[in-house]
Amino acid sequence: MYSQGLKDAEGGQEPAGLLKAFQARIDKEEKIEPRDWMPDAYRQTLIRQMSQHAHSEIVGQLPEGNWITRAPTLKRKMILLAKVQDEAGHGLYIYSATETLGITRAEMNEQLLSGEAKYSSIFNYPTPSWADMGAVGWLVDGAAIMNQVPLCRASYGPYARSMVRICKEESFHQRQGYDIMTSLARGSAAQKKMAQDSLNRFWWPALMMFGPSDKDSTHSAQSMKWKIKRFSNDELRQKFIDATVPQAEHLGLTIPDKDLNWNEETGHYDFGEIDWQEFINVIKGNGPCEAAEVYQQKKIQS
Ligand code: FAQ
Repeated sequence: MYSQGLKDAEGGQEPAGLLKAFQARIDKEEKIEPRDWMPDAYRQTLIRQMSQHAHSEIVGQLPEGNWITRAPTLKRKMILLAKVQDEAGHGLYIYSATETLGITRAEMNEQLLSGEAKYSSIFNYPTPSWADMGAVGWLVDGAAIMNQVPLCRASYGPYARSMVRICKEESFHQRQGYDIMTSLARGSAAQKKMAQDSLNRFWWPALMMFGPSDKDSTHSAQSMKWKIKRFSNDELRQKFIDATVPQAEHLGLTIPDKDLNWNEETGHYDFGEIDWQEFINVIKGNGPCEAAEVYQQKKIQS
């Protein structure tokens, strides 16, 4: 991958005057548009993040798509179908927005299939039960919204604008997931157990969606200076935990973290240590369920 230094596409220094004027526009909250001058590292950072985001939306269809034929009622099937179609739309908006930076859709696809581009770690976890459709909507879409609402204010215009509609749709997705969890949690003992089991499996991977801790995040400092990111990975993770714990309590489900405690002094929940080794293994392609391989196989077969 590229280094996020301020070198131009040929490895030379970017002109200092242009860099200064560019940062001044960012500081004034002006949107950067496709034909504007931008440092090559800004362009490459956006291509990396946006294409990985688009890939996540596309790969994210796979676990839910698998449940369409097995949804328990016609109503649930229609809702799930609509959600999976929305995710395809999100991928397409973001791919289009990324193309404005000078990369083609075919090149992005190639990077996904070769493994050069990542997609969200969360889609490497299996979804063996119907409750997982609830947990994915509630926790995965919930984490996605927490991360994406600030992206509506990202400095790159096409990315920010694509996020506005996407966030509205993600909000519907989160609610449908919570609705599935509510039905299961208020159902039979076996259904409640199914919901708890799914929460147990998805809680920690959902926390990992926000990326490595701030001290290990390679891109955050520069991306925040460029106002691509507005909050750090740890800040967003904490916001997600603070919002989600009361929702779990309302369902009567237990978050699988013995160190989870409300901290009066900080006004936030303290939580246990994330297994970063697991995160690293997953993003290196050694996750429990390598979703991209499935995607690749599908591409080969089609
Ligand atoms: N998984 O320096 P940072 C969804 C990588 S959408 C895999 O902190 P950054 C909708 C990162 O790329 C979910 N890799 O990086 C849906 C970098 O590697 P690189 C996707 C990860 O970019 C719901 C390295 O670690 N959302 O779910 C992950 O500043 C349900 C160092 O990390 C987005 O993509 C991870 N979790 O911050 C669909 C949102 N975290 O590229 C279907 C946009 C980090 O140098 C069903 N993206 N890495 O090789 C972002 O906000 C940022 O890219 C972060 C990471 C916050 C994910």
